[in-house]
Amino acid sequence: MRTRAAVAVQAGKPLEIMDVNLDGPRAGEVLVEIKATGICHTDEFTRSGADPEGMFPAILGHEGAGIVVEVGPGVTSLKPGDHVIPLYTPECRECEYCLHPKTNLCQAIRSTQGQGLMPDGSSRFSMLDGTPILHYMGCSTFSNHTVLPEIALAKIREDAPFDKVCYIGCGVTTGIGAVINTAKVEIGSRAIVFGLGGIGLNVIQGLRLAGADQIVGVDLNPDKVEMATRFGMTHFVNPSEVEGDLVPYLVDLTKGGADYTFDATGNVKVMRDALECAHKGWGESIIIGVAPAGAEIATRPFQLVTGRTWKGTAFGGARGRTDVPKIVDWYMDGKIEIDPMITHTMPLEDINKGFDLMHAGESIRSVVIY
Ligand code: NAD
Ligand code: AHE
Ligand code: ZN
Repeated sequence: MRTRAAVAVQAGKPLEIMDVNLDGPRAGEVLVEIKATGICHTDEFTRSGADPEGMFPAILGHEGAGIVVEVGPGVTSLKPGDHVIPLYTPECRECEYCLHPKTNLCQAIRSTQGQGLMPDGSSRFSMLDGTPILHYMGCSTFSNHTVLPEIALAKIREDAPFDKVCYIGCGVTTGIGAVINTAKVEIGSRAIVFGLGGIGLNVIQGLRLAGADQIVGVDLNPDKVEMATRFGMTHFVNPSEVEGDLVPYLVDLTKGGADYTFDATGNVKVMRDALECAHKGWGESIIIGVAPAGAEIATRPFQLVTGRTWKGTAFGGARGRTDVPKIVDWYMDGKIEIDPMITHTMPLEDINKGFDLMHAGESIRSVVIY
């Protein structure tokens, strides 16, 4: 079939909107009509050329929601008409990782996914002249139609609005999951969140759900304060307004250091600060942000010797087919909020405006509605 997509033709260039060819689903695969997709900073990370795994031409996008159109041979858990959220972290429920209680990092298709290919080693997308186009994070939600493995789709309830729950495909689950699944924050905790964007705000929302007492938000952009306060931030710190070093300032503000800190910026200097303002003896720092090719984190080992823990999280530690439908229920039941964070919507033809708004610090989430 032909479908409409935003193609990342070359690193650092705007996406090009064009008709593309899409082959039908093969064994174990599912054709999905994407109804809406968020634009996450990770899409920008890859578009810009900073992603060591980035390859071009590719169809980016990994925060979508849509409807099953057709299933390939052997697909048993989905049928045409089902509403689904694509999963860049699949859940095969069979691999060593899925069977281990301490990780959500299903590895069943990770190696081909990282090469922009379907599990059989080929791509379903091509340009009208036949040039192959790569998949991205196994999702490619910047295409009106896409093909995914069955294990990379969470089936969700049919009354959930696509233009809101698409955000559960990455940002909402990552932020809330980092708090609940990765950090396992206790009631009464003190926490610091670095970066009050589409992920950091969901960390704040998760901290409020978990019953944290003090939720400090740190961002260079003061325009993020209003939204962060609405979601539960109790104190705001703008590093550019702090006299002297940021770390001792935050340690003092949290009465000796935070029980939990979170990096949602992707800046390795911020990651170091986040570790070092975690409380001596027990503080945990969770890295969410993804850093450019070649970037490395550093600290004095003494920071760890004296009881701080450095951790990371992908997709908030969530097992997608199991957890995503539950998070959709939380949204539909009013336990979590999504709508105010979707600050802009646009048709696919205007997707590059969503990237411009992100750069300008004017949006939290832009959502493309097909
Ligand atoms: P975003 O652009 O919406 O937000 C980033 C925020 O960080 C902005 O508010 C910006 O002002 C702030 N910021 C930037 N530099 C800063 C600094 N030095 N100090 C303080 N604040 C600073 O991005 P997002 O969509 O929220 O994504 C955040 C990060 O999380 C990105 O690196 C993204 O790739 C990553 N991410 C990781 C996962 C995962 O599973 N680990 C999932 C989604 C996103
Ligand atoms: N390709 C990058 C790493 C990108 C990365 O860490 N991705 C996160 C999800 S970000 C979603 O917005 C992730 O899930 N990582 C685990 C994995 O297996 O990719 C690089 O540095 O090579
Ligand atoms: Zn993302």
